[in-house]
Amino acid sequence: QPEVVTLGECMAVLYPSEPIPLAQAGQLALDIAGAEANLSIGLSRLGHRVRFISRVGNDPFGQRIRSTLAAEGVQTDAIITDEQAPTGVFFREWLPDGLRRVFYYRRFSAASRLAPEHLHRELFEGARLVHLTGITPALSQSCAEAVAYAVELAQEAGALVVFDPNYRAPLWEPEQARAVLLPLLRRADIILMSHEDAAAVFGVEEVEEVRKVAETFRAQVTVLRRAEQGACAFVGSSCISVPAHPVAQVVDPVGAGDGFNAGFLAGWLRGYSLQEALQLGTRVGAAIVAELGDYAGFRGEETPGKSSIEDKERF
Ligand code: KDG
Repeated sequence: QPEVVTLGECMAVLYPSEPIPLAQAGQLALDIAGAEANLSIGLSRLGHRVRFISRVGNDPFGQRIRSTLAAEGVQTDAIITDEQAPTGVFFREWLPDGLRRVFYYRRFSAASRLAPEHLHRELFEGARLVHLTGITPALSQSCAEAVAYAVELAQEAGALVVFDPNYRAPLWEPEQARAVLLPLLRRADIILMSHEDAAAVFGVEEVEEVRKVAETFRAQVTVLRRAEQGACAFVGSSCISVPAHPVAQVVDPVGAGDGFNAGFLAGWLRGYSLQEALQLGTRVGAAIVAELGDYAGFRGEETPGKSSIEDKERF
């Protein structure tokens, strides 16, 4: 039985390995990416059991997603093959000035056809955490319904609902996102949010302002990821902060939030204090920004060996 269940879209991603515009790129690297899949890989590398629920096309990208996740030890038994729709694909552009752009080819993808009928009670049995993000409800009406149903199934299974609003500007406008995400945030037990999302969706920039927004939810903890400023967790009216883990050189920040979430949730599963869980989050996030790709930088064994990450004394 999994400790964590997550659902969402995993896609094939293509990107130039050098910071050159896509219009001029000659060669592209191929990998898989998607917030929930990144989280699954991070948690699995930390030694936790995770089930990833999704749909992929009957195509080489679907096979690649399945085999990559299976090789990572993620449970792939609830990844359905859709015979009618392709796996979503996107291109990532990384310009020399640090600007990053994404170009999605994911409309009508297999994962966008995920629906409540694909979710079953047994898939959630035994889970302690059910992780959902605000990307999925932006994909289609049936995906939005699947997310709402997953919240119900999580609650029935006695799992905590973890929600990351993960606002993606190419998918929807902030107004629409806020209207759809608010009811989900209100049902979450643990909220994990980036400072960019707090600004984009709620128009709040200062930590104190975010805390006030967090107070309006019923979550037992709201975590704010603040990139190079570290992270903090709001519990009631108190706030626990940790600094960022040092990074020699930021190569690619994409995926750092998902890595942070994996570290934080691993800490939660292990019964760490909030401060220790935040520290594990920043450590995994830092490993991810040091390399190209959404999850490559974190191998689960740095500093030195998985066991040390389990050793609270080292924090
Ligand atoms: O968090 C990283 C994700 O943004 C990336 O892997 C792609 O999930 C993705 C999305 O929908 O943009």
